[in-house]
Amino acid sequence: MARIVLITGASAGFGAAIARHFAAKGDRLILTARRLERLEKLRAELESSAQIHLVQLDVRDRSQVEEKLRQLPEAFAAVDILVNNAGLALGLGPAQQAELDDWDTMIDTNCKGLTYCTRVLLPGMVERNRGHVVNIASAAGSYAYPGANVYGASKAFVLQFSDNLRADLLGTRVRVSCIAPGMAETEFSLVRFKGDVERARGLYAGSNAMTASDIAHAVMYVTDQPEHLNINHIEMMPITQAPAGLKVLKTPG
Ligand code: NDP
Ligand code: 8X3
Repeated sequence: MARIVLITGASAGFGAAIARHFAAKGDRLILTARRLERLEKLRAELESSAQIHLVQLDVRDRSQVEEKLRQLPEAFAAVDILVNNAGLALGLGPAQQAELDDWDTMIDTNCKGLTYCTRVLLPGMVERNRGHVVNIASAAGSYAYPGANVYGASKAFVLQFSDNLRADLLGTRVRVSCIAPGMAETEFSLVRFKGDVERARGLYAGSNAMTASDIAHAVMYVTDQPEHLNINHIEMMPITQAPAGLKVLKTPG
């Protein structure tokens, strides 16, 4: 039976790839993001295989999230799978030089936006005793690296929130999975480096980074499990990336 899948941040990267994978299965998709023209292009690409509803949505705007996700057309209202994917990093400088506005944007999007979408859709899932929340965290939520400051912390929030959701949902058939990828080549670094194409390209060059499709495969894996089974976490990285130990600074002499 076709599932109803709502994906945040479907206009690029992982979100668009996840939409393609669900569409290939004939699932019914609600694609959301701020850039409507990108969503329209994606709908044109996928509408021969899936029914698609678009919602222009800024997940940071609580009243917009509440209003738009509570007013989904009937055929899309009973959301089975929420993929909380919308998110971003801004900047890679040390905390003492970071822009507070960038920190606000990351917290508002990666933490608060994700909780708004979850809170609106969760009661329906519990009432139907059926549903799956898939949160996209990051390896940066588990492993510190210079410049990850608030980005990493926001993704640690996503990891912990996912586990805490599971605790609250015990006794229901609503599932929660958290996928924590390492480096994948999307528009992520272009956004992080504020449009600096060369810097973004340079980061991925020679790294054999993961692709958006790799992450979409993981989303399909967790959502295709038999109903009695919950995949809690997946952490994934390209073979070229690893948590590489603690640094020690020694005084000379
Ligand atoms: P992209 O920049 O390619 O895509 C990000 C998506 O998020 C876009 O569709 C964008 O849509 C959406 N988005 C950003 N801000 C908002 C907002 N305020 N409201 C609604 N949508 C928003 O990056 P990725 O696909 O790589 O990233 C997707 C998720 O994966 C993010 O949460 C990211 O932190 C995480 N991640 C990425 C990794 C990577 O290496 N690429 C690794 C680990 C995790 P629009 O601008 O149209 O609103
Ligand atoms: C982004 C993954 O490893 O570039 O969330 O920090 S990493």
